[in-house]
Amino acid sequence: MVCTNKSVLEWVEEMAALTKPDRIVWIDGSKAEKDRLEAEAVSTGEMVRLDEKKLPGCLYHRTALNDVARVEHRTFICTSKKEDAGHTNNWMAPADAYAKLRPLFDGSMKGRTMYVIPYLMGPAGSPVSKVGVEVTDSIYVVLNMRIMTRMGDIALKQLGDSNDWVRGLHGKAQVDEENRYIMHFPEDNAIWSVNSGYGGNVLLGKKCFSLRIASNLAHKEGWLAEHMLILGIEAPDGSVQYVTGAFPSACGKTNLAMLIPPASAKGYKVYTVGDDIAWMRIGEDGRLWAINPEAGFFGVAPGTSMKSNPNALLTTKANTIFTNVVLTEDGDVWWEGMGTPPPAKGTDWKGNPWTPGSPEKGANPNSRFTAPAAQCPCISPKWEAPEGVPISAILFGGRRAKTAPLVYQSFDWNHGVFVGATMASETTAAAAGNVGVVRRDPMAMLPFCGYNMGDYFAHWVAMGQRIKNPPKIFNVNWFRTDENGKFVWPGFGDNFRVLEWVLDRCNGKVDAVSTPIGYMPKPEDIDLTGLDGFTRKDLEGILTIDRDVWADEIKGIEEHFAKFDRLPAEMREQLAALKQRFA
Ligand code: O2Y
Ligand code: MN
Repeated sequence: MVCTNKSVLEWVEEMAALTKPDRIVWIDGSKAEKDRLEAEAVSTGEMVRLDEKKLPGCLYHRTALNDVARVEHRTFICTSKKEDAGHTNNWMAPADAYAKLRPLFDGSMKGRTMYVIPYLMGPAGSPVSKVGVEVTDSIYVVLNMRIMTRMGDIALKQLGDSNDWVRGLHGKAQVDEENRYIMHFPEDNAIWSVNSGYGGNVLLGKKCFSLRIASNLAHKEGWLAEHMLILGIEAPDGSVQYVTGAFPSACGKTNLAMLIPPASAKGYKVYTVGDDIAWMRIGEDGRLWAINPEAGFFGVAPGTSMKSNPNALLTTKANTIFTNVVLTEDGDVWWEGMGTPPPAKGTDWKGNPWTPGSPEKGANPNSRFTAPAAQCPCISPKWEAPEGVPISAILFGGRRAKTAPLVYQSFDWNHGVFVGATMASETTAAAAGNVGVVRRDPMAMLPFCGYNMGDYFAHWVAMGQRIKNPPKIFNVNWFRTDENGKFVWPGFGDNFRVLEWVLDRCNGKVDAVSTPIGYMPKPEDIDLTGLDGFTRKDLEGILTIDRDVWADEIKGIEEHFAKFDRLPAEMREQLAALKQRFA
């Protein structure tokens, strides 16, 4: 399909005049095009074809050593007024940001091909889906975008003559980390990303569009763009209810999205709608409806095993791109925590010979698989429903050793917004810096909210006033520890036991205990059937609230709120009410 959209054609011409590629290739999304691009990437060594028997249709890639993760310190929100970006974002004036990046892009695609990728975030034909166009000089980006979005003609068709699309310019340039910038221009619906070739920095449909730009659009248009998984729970009678959940990194979000219920939950099934991002709008029935704007999973490889997340591992068995993991001599991949013996010999993520005796890890801790969502064994039959799925409950969660109990329910919507706004995780040994430091990450959106976070909380409060049948809001914490620092709750599939209580609350099937922090389960209302080695007493232990710990928590929340220039009155009121309930 030839692009006839005038605004797209003019913009591509402008980007080409700046970056000066030798060739421009319009991406149509066809299988023939995929085959051609893969063959080219393999012939130049940019990607390696994996063993067709073990991993049919799969490719392997290594990034530059200096380019293995998102770069938050180089990610900017470029609004005319600094206050509109807020204290949680890096800010640059749009004119200054364009002036800084134009020289970096100028001629950066000489001798290279510019690929023009029209793409769709959300199911084809859905009124809530949105279109982006990314130009890039990276085949790796094109092939990843092919998995993560609906790309090519399908997007041009949905766009028609409209000027309502997000402009994304990406160039690898010299992959120079000193000049790496990920700039967002919400006032222009534009993203410019330079000097990276990896993940969230360059797959512009993901965090840049679907969260940072989309959160701005959602604020203006009256919906929610959230860093949330979406899952469906089917009961033995065949009815399905849907839950979204926001968790900071390292809290097992993808594992929860693909959870397998314990054997005791006979007749129940969990379906995945999305593992990372939810766009939610108010439906005509007054409920909140969610779509997953993505078409694939960009999951962390290390730790993904048949034990931790069989559904994720099985999703990657074909048509997947593996980045920065160990490449074996027989065209297979391996990573730490895969649950299978390491290969006797391989090549590590840095491209060096690697054996199990090597002093360094074989896979980068942030190594990834890019896999089509449609291949997930537990993908929801509704995952591409144009209208989305109706949400019964929203979960917020973090890693807290002592503060938060296993689960509690907010008293009402505004209290739920407060629970999300004060969400935090304690740093683990894996994170840089000190262990046990509390990091506030409101609604897990700290790196992804594309505007002032005070306004974002106010937007949540305003949404609550418009939703006639709002989802109930809960906080969960799988990470309470005992006196020896060991996790008490078994987690993984057993988290289903908590989801069951959550849905029972939504369905008015079970009472709760009113506490200063919210409604908590009576221990007998969490089903522990078949849970070996975990007693009712253990459960009671992780359903306690320590007043001294919460006194510190309240101080922490006060410090957190003091940093906001536009904190809504409702959040101050919630804090005052929390203090009052503890008094
Ligand atoms: O490091 C990256 O570029 C990827 S970060 C990522 C990928 C998939 C889902 N979530 C995230 C995240 O940082 O939240
Ligand atoms: Mn994420």
